Amino acid sequence: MTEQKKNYGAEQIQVLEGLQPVRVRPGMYIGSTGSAGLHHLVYEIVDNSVDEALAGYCKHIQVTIEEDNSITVSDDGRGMPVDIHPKMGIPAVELIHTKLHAGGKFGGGGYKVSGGLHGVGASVVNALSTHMVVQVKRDGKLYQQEYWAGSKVSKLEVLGDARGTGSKTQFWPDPTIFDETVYNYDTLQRRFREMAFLNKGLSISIEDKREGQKRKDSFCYEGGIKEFVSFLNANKDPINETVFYYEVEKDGYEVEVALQYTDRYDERILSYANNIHTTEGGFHLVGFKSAMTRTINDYARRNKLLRENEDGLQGDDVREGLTAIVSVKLTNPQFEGQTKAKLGNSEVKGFVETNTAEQFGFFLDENPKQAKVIIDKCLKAQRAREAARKAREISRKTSVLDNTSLPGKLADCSEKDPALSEIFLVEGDSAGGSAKQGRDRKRQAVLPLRGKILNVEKARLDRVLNSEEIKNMITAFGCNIGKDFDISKLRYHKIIIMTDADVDGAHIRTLLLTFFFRFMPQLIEDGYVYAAQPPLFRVKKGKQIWYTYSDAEQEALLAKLKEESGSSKIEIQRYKGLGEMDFNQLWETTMDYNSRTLVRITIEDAASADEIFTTLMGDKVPPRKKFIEDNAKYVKNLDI
Ligand code: 0RA
Repeated sequence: MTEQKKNYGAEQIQVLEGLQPVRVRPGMYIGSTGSAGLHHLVYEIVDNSVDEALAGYCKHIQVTIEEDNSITVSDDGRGMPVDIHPKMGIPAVELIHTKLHAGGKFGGGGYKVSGGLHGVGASVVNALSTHMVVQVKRDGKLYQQEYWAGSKVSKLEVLGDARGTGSKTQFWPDPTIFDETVYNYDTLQRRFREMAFLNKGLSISIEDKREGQKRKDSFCYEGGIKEFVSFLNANKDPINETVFYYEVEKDGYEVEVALQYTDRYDERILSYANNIHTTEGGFHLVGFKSAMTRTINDYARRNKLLRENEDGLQGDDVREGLTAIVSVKLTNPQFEGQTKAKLGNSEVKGFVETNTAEQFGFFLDENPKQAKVIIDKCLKAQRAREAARKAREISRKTSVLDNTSLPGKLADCSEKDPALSEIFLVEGDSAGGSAKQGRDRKRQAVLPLRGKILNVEKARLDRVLNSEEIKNMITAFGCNIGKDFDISKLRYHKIIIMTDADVDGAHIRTLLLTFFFRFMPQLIEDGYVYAAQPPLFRVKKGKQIWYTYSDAEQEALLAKLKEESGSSKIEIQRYKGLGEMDFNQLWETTMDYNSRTLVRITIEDAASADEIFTTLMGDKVPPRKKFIEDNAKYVKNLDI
């Protein structure tokens, strides 16, 4: 035991020397004495080897959880310096392990980057270990020094001759300091995989030698963070083909960025400074984000994907579905924030922003196909955001309205009990007129929708929300939309979409379902939404009349009628639309409780409508053509 340790007493805390403060307040140095702190010890030691790798001298790091739960870290670097420190008069390796903040000061000049969450180094790990053994191979010799609770128990000695160079540290965490002393292989494995991604070409192996849980893994990525992005996107669907990557090193600053977009709606941007995951972000992240927004807007405008008078894409729009890694390395990192996980060096913002804007700009210019896919995704995000904002606006406005101001076009029913009331949403004013005339006034309300208008709107939900028809529906239903939606206020327990049995009708139905799906999904989930089934044909033979609802049904009927004897001729009328029926026919075929067929819309129907809708966004012709083709099927499905 050293002098200082023997003399230590509670009243002398302010005069503690050496490593004693670390043992008194471990939390100040490693964050906690729980599991996180315990694992932190390993990271501190490995970080020193990674520093040696960053300096260009180390290729492989081996981490072992020994059978007795001690940890061994070895590397093939130059070996820790063993020469006598001119001022202190002890070997440098001893200084590194027995004096606070002595690490990292031995860099033989040049560009050096230092990792470690608190940059506390090997001495802190030593102080919090019952026992530590350090071996160094260099100059053809094997050196060793041992410590107990941070104090050396032996001088640095030469054990013998050695080939090659490297450093090896084994330590036993002090169970009187830590609440938790058992290492978790998965935790370490995740961290070292991340480390290997962040330092391309570096190989890190981890092995668990504990009885009953023997395992090992080895990580080495020549592609570095580019492979990290592919790894993160492994279970997602990327939309642009290749992962964008660049690196720039200048004036002691290094930045690396890798990114790829997926079809998802969330963003996943991981930022690092000197290999530390900056969970609170910082100036590198700010620089990256502003570069992305700027570059994408510039590209979109230059290539006429955004018109002059259109609003620019916002940050959230350009990051939807983005997976990215932003990694910076610098000599003097300032870590700030609650958990010291925020990069505070303001000069890094401009550095990252300038380089990212330039390099990502090149990428977009050189890969027009990928650029198009990315910008399309951003434009979709922008429209969805706009739509959501409009929805909130409408819902704010409509909540001010009460039921006394029902839309003028609504022919309401007299029944007040929602469970007994239904509303027909009818395509076109003329069919709307017939429906109003033919309906059961007590229980059936009719709201005509001017389908043409919806059609002309090219299916863009933001504009749909502007439409008078949609606002009318919201007021008629009475239950509001979005987060103000209240099913208990719904005025009709059957909402019946009545559109023509053609492509336009299917289009309008698609729009309505999409609207419900996005803004009132509970209407569908609770089974309140239906599709009416108007007939396709009217067949008259003598005084008898039949209605058929599909081509197959029509053929079967005709076959049967022709088989039957009888002289009267068969009259066939094909309905091109609801408007061709008079009010009696409409009642009889489509609205009468006893003879009609309603198809209840499921959430799956609505979800696929939403998907169809999404492909319709924008002014592209091919998806619209595809929509019309697909809808031939869609109409059939509904008619079954
Ligand atoms: C500074 C100088 C030299 C080696 C190291 C640091 C070093 C430290 C650690 C910690 C773990 N592994 C390490 N490997 C190397 C040597 C400088 C020289 O050879 O001139």
